Amino acid sequence: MNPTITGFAQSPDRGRGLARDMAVRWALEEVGQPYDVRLLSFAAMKEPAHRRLQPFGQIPTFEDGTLTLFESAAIVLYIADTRPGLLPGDADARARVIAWMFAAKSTLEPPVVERSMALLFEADRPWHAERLKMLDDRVRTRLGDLANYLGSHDWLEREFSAADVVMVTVLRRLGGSGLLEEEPTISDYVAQGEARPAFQRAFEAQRAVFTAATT
Ligand code: GTB
Repeated sequence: MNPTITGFAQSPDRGRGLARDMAVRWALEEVGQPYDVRLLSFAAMKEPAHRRLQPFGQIPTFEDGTLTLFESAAIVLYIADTRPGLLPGDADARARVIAWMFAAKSTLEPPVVERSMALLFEADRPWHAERLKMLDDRVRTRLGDLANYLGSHDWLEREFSAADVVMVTVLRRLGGSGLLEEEPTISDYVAQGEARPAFQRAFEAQRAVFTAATT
């Protein structure tokens, strides 16, 4: 039986692949694992049946045999751990890939999400412009450090890995802000991830959900 993931029945990102099921879909495509998707309304996400899978009433979740998982990066790690292609065999290299997955979620994602939230919920406040400048600068600092680390390398740890799936999906949330383009190393890195056939398949699959819901 295929694993089943959950996603938005009507994603607020309008098919741009910014919701967190995107990393899970991409990882599944990278390892060639077919999957089923259960689409949820916002109301269904808050029902006890879904909260038993995701205590916070969010997507994505992942069901595979007897296992149920939540947290997109934990799901990506499980996929990488159980199917070849996204984690190196060498123990040290594997540990570094996992460290970069944590860095994506705990060092990069917080300022990126805070900035998105400010744009969504604070744009009408008198202090918005000043706060946005501060948040932009926080993001710039992280992107500059990441660009220095990447240097001329294509991927975070030599070969493409689960770390790149998580990092690129975090960075994509900055699309349209102009901040990625300020660091060409980072915009090239994101573009390179998006160009992968597995990314394209995952992107089209989530976009098809949005298209079906709106036509
Ligand atoms: N840490 C968890 C993980 O990584 O799995 C976070 C999961 C999460 O935030 N899920 C969101 C959710 O279910 C969807 S992805 N929200 C509903 C709720 O909390 O009630 C976040 C998201 C939503 C919309 C956009 N967008 O429109 O661009 C981007 C990202």
